[in-house]
Formats: sequence, C-alpha cells, structure tokens
Amino acid sequence: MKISALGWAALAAAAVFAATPASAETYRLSQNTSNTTTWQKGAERFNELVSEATGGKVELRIFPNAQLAGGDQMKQIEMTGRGSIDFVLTSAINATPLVPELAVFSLPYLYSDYDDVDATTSGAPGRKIDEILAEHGIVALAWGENGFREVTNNVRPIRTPEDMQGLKMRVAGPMYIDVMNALGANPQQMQWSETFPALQQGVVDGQENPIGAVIIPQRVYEVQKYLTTWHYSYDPLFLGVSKKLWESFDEETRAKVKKAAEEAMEYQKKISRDGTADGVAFLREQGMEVYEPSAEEIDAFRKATKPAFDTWAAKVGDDLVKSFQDTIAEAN
Ligand code: X2X
Repeated sequence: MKISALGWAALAAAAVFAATPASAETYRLSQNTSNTTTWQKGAERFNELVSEATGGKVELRIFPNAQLAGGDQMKQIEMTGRGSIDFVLTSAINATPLVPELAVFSLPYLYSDYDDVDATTSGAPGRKIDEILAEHGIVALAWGENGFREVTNNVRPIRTPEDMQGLKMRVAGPMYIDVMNALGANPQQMQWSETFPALQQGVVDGQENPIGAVIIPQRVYEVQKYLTTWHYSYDPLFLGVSKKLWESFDEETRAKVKKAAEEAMEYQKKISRDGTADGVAFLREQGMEVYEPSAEEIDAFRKATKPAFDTWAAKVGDDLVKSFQDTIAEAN
C-alpha cells in the first residue's frame, strides 16, 4: 500500500509538506532482518539510487524485522503479491510457502561456490524463477545475497553429521526442517526476529545463517559458541515489487527502478561477500570456536542430507532442478 503525499501531509508539518514535490510517492519496503544487516544496507542504497534517478518521484520507507507483516517473515511475499506491500527484500527460502519452486536455490549442497551461484542467478535458471514469481504477482527486480548458511550452536563443535544428533535447531523454513531431520537434529521453525532471545535463553541450542549478511551484523556470536562452515545451503535475496505497483509505473520509471535495484543488489552482494571473507577471523576474535571442515568431511554432510535434497527436488520439479544443475556444470 502506498502512502500518498496527502497521507503523509496529515502526519508531517506544513513546512515539510511544502517542500515535497506534488508527484512524490513514498512506498513501503519490508525486509526480514534488523536494521544493522547488509539486507538493510542494500535496501537503503536502493532508496538513495531510486529517489535520485526519479527526482524523488519514487521514494521508500524501509521497515526491518518483517514489521509490515506483523513480524511474519514468510507472509511478506504473499502480501507483496496481493499489493499490500509495495517492495520486498526477502530471501528465497522465505518465499517457499507461497512459491515452492524457490526452494531450488537452497537444496543442500546444490552449489559449491559463488561462481556456481552467479551463473544461475544471472542466467536462464534465474529468468525462469522471475517468470514464476511474476505468476504470483511479484516482479523480481534484482538478485542479492543472504549467502551460504553456516551452522552455530552452544553444545559442541559440529565436525560430522553425527554431531548434529539431538540438537534443538531453530530453522527459517520448511525445507530446513527436513534437512535437520535427515541429520537427526530436532528442528523448530521460528521467526528470525524471535531467534536471538531463544538462543540466549537456551530455548534452542543452535541456528544456521550466513556469516556476512546475518551472523555478524546481528551479533549471533554473543549467544553462540560453535560455528562450522559447512556451506550446506545457499540462500539468495531478491528485491521484488508488487506487479500492481509495477504496472502503474510508466516505461521510463520502470527502467530507472530496475537499474537502481540492480546496482543496489550488486552492492549488497559485495558487502555480504566481503563480510563473509573477513568474518571467520572476526568471529574467532569474538570468542567463537570455528571449525572449517575438509572436502571429505563436507562430503559426509552431503550424503547425510541427500534424502532432503531428493524430497525437495521432487517438490521443486525435476526440470527446474536440472536446469540449475546444467548451468552449474557449464560454469565449472
Ligand atoms: O530467518 C533467517 O534465518 C534469515 C534471516 O536468514 C532469513 O530471513 C532467511
């Protein structure tokens, strides 16, 4: 829902209103995480760029912690599809209750590195996903990065799949429930905004999230002792706009919005990757015990999570999975 210049006038002082161009609109952008993350920084960069490019015609107000969906991070996507949220910055796993195909990105051990990732998001598989999102009323403007999700906990270092046995793990979405079950852990789905206190109070033993985009900026290291860089699942971000709103923009505005989104997500991806590259050393300084498994040890996790891969590959659809796998094979 957009807030018109007139709507804001009711809230703003007359002087402020007088300075606002008559055609200016403030749209609402919702994102999952706190205002300290690379998600937020990417959203802020988008706002700066889009407002500059459109001469203030398109401006945003950014809401962290999925506030516009009452804190329900998986609901944001559906609300955007309906047009009750204008812009959304969320990650693929959060869209899976509405669009199961988006689980493809996060299938355990689908990707080995950033080159694999970039080949798919910038290639034919990414465009196929854009089409699927459009069928649900969401125009995907650009792809950013949450990242490779690493496991943390307070009980013991994770070196083998057996080490996951019995751990109470907070997870974000339905696919991760199956992955954690395959590893013998006890998964519990929980909103991200409720996870920090749950870790602090020992309601759950652990969680999994990317280092640069989330673990560091949200200070997960303050409440978790062990981290293993198992790279088990990749999670991309996408910056989307409700199709309803998109269709109300003229051609020129659309081009400007799209370009601003692409630049902002390039920036967001870069700061997430930089934060991850420097992150392990930082986390050790903060007192975390970090375990970096070898290729053979990673292989054991790959084998153990295969049942969840197969279950979710079937939900996603074999053709789509194959198009991702083929593009990844070509990139190597
Ligand atoms: O909830 C999570 O774990 C987070 C922040 O990574 C997502 O929104 C997917």
